[in-house]
Order: sequence, then structure tokens, then C-alpha cells
Amino acid sequence: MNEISTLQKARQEYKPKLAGVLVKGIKNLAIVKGNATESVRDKESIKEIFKNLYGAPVITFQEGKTNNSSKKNVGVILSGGQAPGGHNVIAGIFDALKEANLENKLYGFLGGPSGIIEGNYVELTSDIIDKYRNTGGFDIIGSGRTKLETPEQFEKSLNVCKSLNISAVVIIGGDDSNTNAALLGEWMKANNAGIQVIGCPKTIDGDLKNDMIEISFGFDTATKTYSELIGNIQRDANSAKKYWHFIKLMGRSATHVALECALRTRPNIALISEEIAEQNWSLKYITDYMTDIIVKRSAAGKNFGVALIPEGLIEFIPEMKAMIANLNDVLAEADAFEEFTMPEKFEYVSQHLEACNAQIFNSLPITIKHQLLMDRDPHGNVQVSRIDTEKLLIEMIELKLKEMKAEGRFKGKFSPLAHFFGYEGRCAAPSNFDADYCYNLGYNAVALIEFGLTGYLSSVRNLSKPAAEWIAGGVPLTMMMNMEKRHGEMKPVIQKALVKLDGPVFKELKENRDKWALEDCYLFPGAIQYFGPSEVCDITTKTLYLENKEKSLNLV
Ligand code: FBP
Repeated sequence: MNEISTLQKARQEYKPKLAGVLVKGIKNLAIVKGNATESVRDKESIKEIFKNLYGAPVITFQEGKTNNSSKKNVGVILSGGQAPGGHNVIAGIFDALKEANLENKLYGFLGGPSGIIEGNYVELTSDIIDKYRNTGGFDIIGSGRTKLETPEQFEKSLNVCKSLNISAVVIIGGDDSNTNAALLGEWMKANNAGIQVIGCPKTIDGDLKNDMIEISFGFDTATKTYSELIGNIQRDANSAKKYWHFIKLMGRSATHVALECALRTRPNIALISEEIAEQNWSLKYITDYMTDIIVKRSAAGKNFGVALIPEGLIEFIPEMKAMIANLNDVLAEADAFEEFTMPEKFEYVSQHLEACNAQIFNSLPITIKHQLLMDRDPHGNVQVSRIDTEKLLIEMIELKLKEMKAEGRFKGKFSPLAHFFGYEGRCAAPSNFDADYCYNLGYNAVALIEFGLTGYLSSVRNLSKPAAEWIAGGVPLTMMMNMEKRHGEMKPVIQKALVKLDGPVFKELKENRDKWALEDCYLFPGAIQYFGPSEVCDITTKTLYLENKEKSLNLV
């Protein structure tokens, strides 16, 4: 990386704003411990698995005086899908470590969790860190999705840490990666290994959140990037007036990304997976709902529009959900499935699924059947980013419109275009919010380490207020866990936060969507601005604003 763009050069000079309590520095902190905590569900099973970590209190920092910090080496891992701001988490860790003791060292494990098992690392020095400040991507050390769960992996990780004199590891990741952090932390503690493990909440999906974690980093920048693109497409649709754009948005199971983008852009249709599951909408019902809007707009002379489709939709349509759960079990038990030809795979699956599920599977277009059979990721998740749900919906709607045309009930035109926005947003240059938030998460992770804590997620909250009012502390990882079926077995995992249908964010969409469907209320948010007035550059997501507004109203 020798040449850099003019913007990147200017961004390297950006100084992230620190939370008020952290401004005085890593040596001027004290901790306040809350009450003992419980896991969100399945308390007995989680307690049994995490005998050493379970029940730890929530931590909040306040100003104080820390004893002189002893010299230490720390390892850092970037884990899972990229999210804007990861480099700033590492910069925050580095700066806090050097502030605590100039002799401290930071090692970056390469290629995700496999780096700590295999001993692939680089020492992160100031000349490396400085090149990556305020940049997008995870390329400083790379990322990966290796699941950390076996004693052999933990043993190897311990040996690598010992060889580098590392006494704490920071895992920057989403729900699955922080589940790794909890398992690693538990094993280290059970074995008196003297290695602390701290997590940092990353994921553009926005599904790693709770009262103590208001947002995962990357969500702000990714949704702003997608919203810019959606706004541009809306302007194009409104200018040419000839295409219906079906835009699938990344975000895995939860619909936070699509919902946030919908509030920022006001498209004609925005499907919300959580609502579809709750209302028991079948694929046919969804097709009818969308077709109805298309036909009504066409009758008003508008043969164009924009529909947002969450990437995880297919797993939430009740009949599909049941079929996929059955399919996951069938695939988990199948021997040498990978060696079958595609027709053999289809045949095997339709013979082993329950009859009603086999019927649904067989009724799907061949491309979707193929995509449903692709490998699960190492954590057992269906790779929803690779399922063309937007194309499935287009196909279903085309069939329906053909029928209606034959019956004289539709006289317009339907020219659909399919898009998928996901990777475009994951490595964008972090917005001011993500640049600041991430730097604080990293800095705060070192504060947790300095106080000897382990099994905690770095928590910075009160985020819809200026950074000076942000609160810093830590949440025990076990507090967020429950048991879920993965690869056919019940496993402890951090519970994903789905869109709350009684929450203020969904309510905002529900109250407006009928109007947005037929009238053209499009918003064009434009590109993320890095330099300029604070109200243009520093404001975070509508999701966070509405959720925090509701929280503060409830406190009154
Ligand atoms: P994380 O949960 O690791 O943050 O990953 C998020 C994500 O971007 C999802 O939105 C998407 O479904 C998935 O990664 C895609 O995975 P991959 O990068 O392996 O294609």
C-alpha cells in the first residue's frame, strides 16, 4: 500500500472523539461493578458450560486512579464478515496499550481465529497502524470464520500465546465470533492459563445488540452506503420510469439493515422478515402483497418502483423455515453428500425430507434448490447471502402477473431488475460515527484488560449523544447467550437480536409504508460526508435514534 487516495490521506489525520470518561486516559479509571448477571435464556445449560465465567457483573468505568500498569503483550483477531471501522478498533487498542506502558506490544493474528491456532501473526507497530487509521476493510491482518470450540484448538492457542508472552486476546467479531471468545475465555480460566479474552461487537447486520450494546460497529457506515445506492436507484427509476428494482440487502437473519435503509430512503416496498414470520405470511401471500402494489402503481401510470428485500427472508417464511430446519438435519446426517452429483443431491434430499417439506423443496426453481444445498458456514448458518431471494420473488410475481394479464386484470408493464447490495458496504471508509465508536471500543477493551477482566464484551453506550456523554464499560458474554441447534446439535451461542415488531423503528415504517407504496416519497440521502457540519457528518442511524428516544421517554 504505497499510494493512497487524497481522501484517505485526509482521513488519516482525523482524530476520533473519545467518550468523556476515557478522555483523561487509561490510567485515570475506576470500575463500578453491577449485580450478578444471568443468561438471556437456557440459564442452566449456559451455567453448566460456562462454570467459570457465568454470572459476572456488568462493568461501568468512571474517573479514578489506576495503579501503575505492568508490561503486557496483547493479541488481536478480526473475525467473520468485514465491517467498516475494524482498523480503528485496532488503533484504539494500540494507542491505549502504549499509553498504559510504552513497552506493551500488540500482535495481530492473521486470517481470523485460525491465526491464533496456527501461530500466524504480525507485530503491529505504529508505522503499520498509522497507515490504517480511519480506513475501511480488515486487510491490516485479514479475517476468517474458523469456529473455535475444541480443546485441541484452545491448547494450540495457549501455546502460541505463551510463545509470544501474550496475556490477553481481543476478538473483534459478531455473535458467532464472540461465542468463540466466550468459549476460549472459559477454557483459559478453567485451565488457569492466565489469558484474558475480551470481545468487541462487530457486524454490519446490527443483530448483536441489547441494553448494554446499542449497536454493533459497521452498521452505521454500511447502511449509509446502501442508502446512498438505493437513493441513486430511486432517482434513476423516477427519471426513466420503466423498471422495478428488486434490491436484496445483506444483514443475515435480522432485518435491521433493510429497515434502516427503508427509513432513510422511503422505497415503495420494504419486506420485514420478522413481520412475515409473526404474521405467518406464505410465499404466495408475499407475492400477492407485492403484486398488488405493482398493479396499483401501474394503474396510476407508474410501471416502476423500488422494493427492498432482506437477505434472510427465505428463512422466515414459515413453510420455508420448517423446510430449511428439516433440510439442515438431513444434510447434517448425510454421508459423503459433497461427492453426489447435483441430480443425486436433489433426489437424496427429496427422499429424506418429510413429505410436506419435500413438496416445497421440489416446487422451487432449480437455482434456489441448488443454493439451499450449498455448504453451511463453519457456525452452521445457511449462507443466505448466496440465495437469490430477489429473483425468486421476481419469478413468482411474473407468473402471477401473467395470470392476471390473461384474465384482463393487469394491462401494464413489469420490467424487473435484480440487485444485491452487501459487499459494497462492508469495507467502506468508516463514517465519523463508526470511526469514533470503533476507536472507543478498542481503547475500552484495553481498560477491561487493565482491570484483569475476562469473558467480557467491550461496551460503549449512550451513543445518540455526543461522544463526551458516552458511557464505557463491559458486558459479560454469558449474559447474551442461549442454546441453539447448529449442525444438528444444541450449542451455546450469543442470541441474535431481531427487529422488534412492537419497537419504534418498525412502527415508523408501518405508519408510513402505505403512503410510500403508491405516492413517490423517495429520499436521496447521498454519499457519506466526512468533512463538514456536524449535522451532516456525525449523526448516526435512525434505528439508534428512535430506539434511544424511546428508552429516554420510558425513563421520564
Ligand atoms: P458477520 O456475522 O460475521 O458479521 O457477517 C456478516 C455478513 O456480512 C452477513 O450479512 C452475510 O450474510 C455474511 O456475512 C456473508 O458472509 P461471507 O463474507 O462469508 O460471504
